[in-house]
Amino acid sequence: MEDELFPRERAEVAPGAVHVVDWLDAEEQRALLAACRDWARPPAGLRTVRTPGGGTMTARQVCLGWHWYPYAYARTAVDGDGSPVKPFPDWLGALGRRAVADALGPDAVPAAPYDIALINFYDGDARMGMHRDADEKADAPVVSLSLGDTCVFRFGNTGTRTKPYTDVELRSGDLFVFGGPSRLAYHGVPRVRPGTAPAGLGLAGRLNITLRVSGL
Ligand SMILES: O=C(O)CCC(=O)C(=O)O
Repeated sequence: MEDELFPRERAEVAPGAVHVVDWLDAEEQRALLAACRDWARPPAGLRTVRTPGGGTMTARQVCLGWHWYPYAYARTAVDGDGSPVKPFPDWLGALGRRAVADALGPDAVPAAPYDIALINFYDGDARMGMHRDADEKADAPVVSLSLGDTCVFRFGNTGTRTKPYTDVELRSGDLFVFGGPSRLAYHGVPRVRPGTAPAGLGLAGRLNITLRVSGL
């Protein structure tokens, strides 16, 4: 994707919400992908999330540290195989803090450690509806890393699921951080562009790794 007329640039999409392009290099992406493949294995591996209304999320998910299910956290995969959630590794927390420092500056790095990772896997048809990350008891910035296929990431406002919003293209290696006045903004993924992952990565589909501080 180096043939663009204009180079992609880092952008502040909303106050406290910053898109950093190409944050992970090819080697870092491969290493994170290998870790995601391990985490996706059972027990407490990749699962389909069912919503209370009887629907299913099209992106499949695995969690580290705390297991998210609609709409709370547990220490076991209560809506999966019931196994204890896999531990949240220190190196991933360090990556999260570095991401916040690079995107929002050193003063925005939270005092409390990152202790939740949600890893979402999207095939070509998967989507994620507009929602807020509101089940945590801490206001630390959310860190979002993308691997594989490009997606359209819709970043909205704190009041409604609808406009105004900004559509951002997230590519493999991109970082998106949202905190401060944007911490509770609605966001979602209306589209994945199949077949757009970097050739050397070895991933068909898209992975998103979202890091949060639980405050639990
Ligand atoms: O896949 C993405 O980029 C967004 C994921 C997300 O919004 C979430 O896990 O809450």
